[in-house]
Amino acid sequence: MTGVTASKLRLYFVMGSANCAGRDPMEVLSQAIDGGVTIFQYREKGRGALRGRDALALGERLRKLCLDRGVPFIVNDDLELALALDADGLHVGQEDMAAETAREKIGGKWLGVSVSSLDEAVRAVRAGADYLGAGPIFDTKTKEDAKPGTGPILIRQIREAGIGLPVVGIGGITAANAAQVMEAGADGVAVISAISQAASPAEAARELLRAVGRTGKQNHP
Ligand code: 3NM
Repeated sequence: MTGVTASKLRLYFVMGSANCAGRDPMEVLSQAIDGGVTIFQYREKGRGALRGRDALALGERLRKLCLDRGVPFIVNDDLELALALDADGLHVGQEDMAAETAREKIGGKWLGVSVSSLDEAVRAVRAGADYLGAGPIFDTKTKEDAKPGTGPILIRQIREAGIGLPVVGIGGITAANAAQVMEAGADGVAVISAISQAASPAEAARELLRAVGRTGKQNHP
């Protein structure tokens, strides 16, 4: 997999076994890919999340599915796991490994960094991030320690500061509000529950893609 391109971030599906409402994560991801998700992040966090060998075993299956289907595969927070799975990239939050350290350890793999303010965005760019996950944009119950939503203004502030790196909005995003995130200057939207908890993950992904595409704005043509 080569460098991050904004077009691959258009519909970014984030998921771990705890997000699947008791369904098989392989089935949920497979359906999400049928529906058109453009990138996947394995995020094994939250109550009941798998650890150690179990997290690795599920990761191996999800990673293979992404390879077979040509979908970039990113690992959340866990450098060892990212390396063990030969992921395309690693995503770190502000409480995880420092972005500078992550950059050093993963070499040319993609590095995503979560930011919840303009200041954090500026620092993530300096640390060598390839893309930013900005949020939470809207209130979310999926992440236990999430702050209140900032609204799409966070994306606008990042763009107005001249940051041209690919940016995805995350947190509480659905087909009903995704267009606002794109209009503020995002390259894509990242979602957990809007796909993983949907009765039909494939249909949910298609609806989100329609919402994202409807804005017609290409921030990085
Ligand atoms: N990170 P949902 S919000 C994993 O703001 C995550 O950095 C966030 O889940 C951040 O799409 C979030 O179900 C949860 O709201 C996103």
